[in-house]
Amino acid sequence: MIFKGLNKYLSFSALIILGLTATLLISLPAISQPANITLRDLAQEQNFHIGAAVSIKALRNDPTYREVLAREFNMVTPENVMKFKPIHPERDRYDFTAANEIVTFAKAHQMQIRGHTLVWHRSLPDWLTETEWTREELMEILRRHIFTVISHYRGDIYAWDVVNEAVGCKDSLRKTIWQQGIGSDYVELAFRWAHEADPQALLFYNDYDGEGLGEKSDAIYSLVKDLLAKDVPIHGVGLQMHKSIKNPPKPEDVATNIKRLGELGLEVHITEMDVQIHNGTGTQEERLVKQAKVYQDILGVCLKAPNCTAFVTWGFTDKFTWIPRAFGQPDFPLIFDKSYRPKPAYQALVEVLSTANH
Ligand code: 9MR
Repeated sequence: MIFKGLNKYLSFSALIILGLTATLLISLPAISQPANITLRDLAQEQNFHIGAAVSIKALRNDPTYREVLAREFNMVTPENVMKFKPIHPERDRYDFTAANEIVTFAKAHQMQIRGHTLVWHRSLPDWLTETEWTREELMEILRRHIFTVISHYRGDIYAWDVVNEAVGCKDSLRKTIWQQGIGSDYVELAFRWAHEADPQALLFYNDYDGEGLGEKSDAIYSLVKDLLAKDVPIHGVGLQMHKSIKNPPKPEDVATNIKRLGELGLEVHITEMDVQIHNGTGTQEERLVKQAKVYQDILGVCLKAPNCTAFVTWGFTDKFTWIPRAFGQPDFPLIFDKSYRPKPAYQALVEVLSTANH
């Protein structure tokens, strides 16, 4: 009897203790670990798009990659698989397999998608570059390509980088297969065809080294201004933002550029940000702090501009980045390290997003 009563009493107290401990455990991390807040949560509160370019190899093979991607971002850009060569490998054959995987992942996690890219001078298949085409043939190839790819994803893609890197160094279009084969009006034709294929998608011109002020950003500005004057359906400009701690863009110049594009009625997306550190000075830690500042400045400028509506990094973990391959040396340009630990740059972005009022 006594034992039974004691038992009852003990199990009752144990329950209370258990309950109290559980309450403590649940409430403690919320207080002591603000790191639980994700970029995605913060962006969502600001009604803002925070994104990353996605490597199909990483998405397929690395579960942590998938987990962090879905947790931290509400937008994705396929890094390569929607480019001409992989998606249209033969004249009469398209291959949507890899691109579909990214689209399926994004939709399953309620993420928006930036389509990248329809008209570029790189990543072109041999069948296209190794034949002499007449102007009419090339126009038909480009029109069909744009129409087929956009139609395949109609309703799924939030914004398309329709034309990528068309501006040359001086105030003229780069000499590419498109410019030479069709003429400079290929740019406007591409936008018109894209709009016909999906009237809901936002259509962007995307380029690098024109983020701040200077010759190239002026050239991009006049290109899009001319397009608008001709009633071409273009809705925004992508500022790629491949930078290094050695040549950080002046935030005030980027702000002025975004503002003047806004005055034309255009949106701006930061589309491909990464920040190299190999060519900077100081210890590794000091470089990572400088890197964080560059990220912080650019997101800060974007969030202050009403027409800057998305901030996308070119990858998110140093485990998967194009930089070391392209520059022939190790580098750490992104916001998570190779083990998916958040770097100072990540913390910097959290800070800007927490205090912003977009
Ligand atoms: O990061 C991409 C790399 O993996 C590809 O090999 C390369 C060629 O297709 O393109 C890289 O991405 C580029 C983007 O599509 C356009 N802006 C510059 C990017 C870096 O070169």
